[in-house]
Amino acid sequence: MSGVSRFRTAVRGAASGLGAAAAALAAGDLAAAFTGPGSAPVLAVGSAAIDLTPTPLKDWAVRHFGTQDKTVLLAGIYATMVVLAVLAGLLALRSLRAGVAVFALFAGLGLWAASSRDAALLPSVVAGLAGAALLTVLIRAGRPSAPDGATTTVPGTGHGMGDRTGPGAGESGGESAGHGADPGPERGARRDLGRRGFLVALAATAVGVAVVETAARALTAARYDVARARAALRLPAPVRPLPPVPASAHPVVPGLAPFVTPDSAFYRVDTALTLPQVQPSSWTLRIHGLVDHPVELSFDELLRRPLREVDYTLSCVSNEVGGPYVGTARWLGVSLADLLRETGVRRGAEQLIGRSADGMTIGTPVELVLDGRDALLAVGMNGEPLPVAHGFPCRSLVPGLFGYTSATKWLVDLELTTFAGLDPYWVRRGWDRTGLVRTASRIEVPAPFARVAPGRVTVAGTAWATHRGVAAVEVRVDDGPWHEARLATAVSPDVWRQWTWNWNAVGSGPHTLEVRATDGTGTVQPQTRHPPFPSGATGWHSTVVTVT
Ligand SMILES: Nc1nc2c(c(=O)[nH]1)N[C@H]1C(S)=C(S)[C@@H](COP(=O)(O)O)O[C@H]1N2
Ligand SMILES: [Mo]
Repeated sequence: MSGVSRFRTAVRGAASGLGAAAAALAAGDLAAAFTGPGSAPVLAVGSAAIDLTPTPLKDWAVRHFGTQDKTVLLAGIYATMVVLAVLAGLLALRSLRAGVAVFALFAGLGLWAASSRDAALLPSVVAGLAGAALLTVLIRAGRPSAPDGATTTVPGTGHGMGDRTGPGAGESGGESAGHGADPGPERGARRDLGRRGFLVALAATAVGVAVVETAARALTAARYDVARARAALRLPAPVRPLPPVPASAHPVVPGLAPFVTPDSAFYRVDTALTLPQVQPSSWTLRIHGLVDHPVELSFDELLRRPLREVDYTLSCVSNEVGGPYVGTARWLGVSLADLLRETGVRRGAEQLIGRSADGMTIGTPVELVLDGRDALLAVGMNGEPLPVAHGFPCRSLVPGLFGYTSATKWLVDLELTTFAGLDPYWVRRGWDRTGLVRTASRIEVPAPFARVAPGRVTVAGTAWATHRGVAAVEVRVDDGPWHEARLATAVSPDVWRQWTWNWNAVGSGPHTLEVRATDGTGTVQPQTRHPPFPSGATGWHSTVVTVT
C-alpha cells in the first residue's frame, strides 16, 4: 500500500473511532437526561477522578487552576477520550473486535465511576453499546464491497486487514496504468462507492450526534434545571430583620474588598463537576440518627419556621495566606440548633453529618452547633434565594468553622452520630476533624508590586477570626516596629473586620509591608508559615510595594 493510501486508511479509521465516541457520549447524555445529569459517563468519570485525586495533587490543581480546576479536569478527560477513540478506530481497521473492546472498556470505566458515586449505570451501558454499534457501522461502511455486497480484500494490500487500497493508489498511477487482467476501472468505481458510503455514514453520524445531543441537553434542562424554580421562589421575611451593615464597617479606600461580597463574586469551592439541581418542590431534609424524634421536612415546612438573618464570613480551609477563598454575605435561614433540639438530640451524639444531593458528607462537632452560636440552615444569600452554585435550595452554616466541616451545600440529610460512627469526606482524606477557622489578615491596598509616591500612603485590608472576632490589626514595614492599624466598626464576631493604616512612605525603592491580627481571645496570629493541609494555613501576609 502506498504511503498516501495508508494515510487515508488511517484517517478513515481515526474518523470512525471519533464518530463512534461522539455517538457514545451523545447516547450516554440522552440516557442521563432520564437518570440524572451526574450519571452521564464523562461526568461520572470526572467525579470519580475528583474523589480519587490525592490531597497534594488536588492542592496543586487548586493552586494552579483555582476555580478553573474542573474545566481543566474535563478537558483532560475529553483529550484522553479523543486519543482512545482514535486508537479504537485504528485497531478496528485490523480487528473490529479489538475496536469494540475499547468501547467496552469505556463503558466499564463509566460503570465503575457511576457506581462509586451511586449514580445510575444505564447511561454508561447505553454509551458503550452506541459506541460499539457506530464503530461497526462506520468501519463496515469504509470497506469496499464487491457488487454482491461481500467484503473484499483487495489483492496487493496483502495485510489481511479486510481493507482496500485507497483512492490514492489510483492517483499515484497504479490503477489508471491498467495492468492487464486487473479490472482497474471497476475497482475504482467500487472504491469510490466505498468512499462515498463511508462519508455518507460519517455525515449521518455527525447529524445524529448533533440531534441526540441537542435533545439530551433540552431534556436535561427541562427535567433538572432549577433556575426557573429559583426565580419563582419568594422567601418569607425574617422575623427580626437585621439593620443594614453600617457604612463605618467599610473604609472608603479604592481597591479594598467590598464589605458584603456580591453573590457573583463569592468564591466557590466544591467537588461538583456539574451543579446539583435540587428542586425545592421535591426537596426534603431528613434528620435522624441519635435523636428521639426523627423528622423529614419539606421545603415549605422549613420556610414556615421563623427565619433569621445572619451576617457571616465563610472561608475555606484551602485558602492560602492572603488568598481569595473567603467571603461575607447576609444569610437568611432557620436556626439549626432550635431544629436539632426539637428532634431531641440524644446523649452521645458527637457528630452532625450533613449529606448533600451530590453525595458529599460534612461532619460538624454537635457541641459547637448547640453552644449558642448562630448555626443556620440557610435558604437565602444577600436578599435572594441561595444561588445554585452556593447550595440551592438549602445549605448549612456554622460560624467559626471552615466550610468543609460546616457548610454543606445542596443539603438533604442530617444525621446525628458519634465521631467513630463515620469519617466524613474530607476527614477520610486526612483533614482535621474540627476545622476551626484560623485568624487571618490580608493587605489589599496597595496592590502587590504597586508603585506609590513618597509621603502618606493608605494601607488597608481585611482580617477575620470568625466567631472569635478581630480585636487588633498591626502593620509593619521592612521588619520595623509594629503599628496599630485603625479598625473599622465591628459588625459581629462572626464577620470579618476591615482596617486602614497611614504609612509615611520614605526611601525610594521596594518595601515589604506585613500584617498580623489578634483575635477576640487576645491570641496573636502566629508567624510560622504553614500550608492549608490539614487544618488551615498560618503565617503573616506580606506585600511588596515600590516607593518612587
Ligand atoms: N455539597 C457540597 N458542599 C460543600 C462542599 C462540597 O464540595 N460539596 N465544599 C465545602 C467547602 S470545602 C467550602 S469552603 C464551602 C464553600 O462554599 P461556597 O462554594 O458557597 O463558597 O462549601 C462546603 N460545602
Ligand atoms: Mo473549603
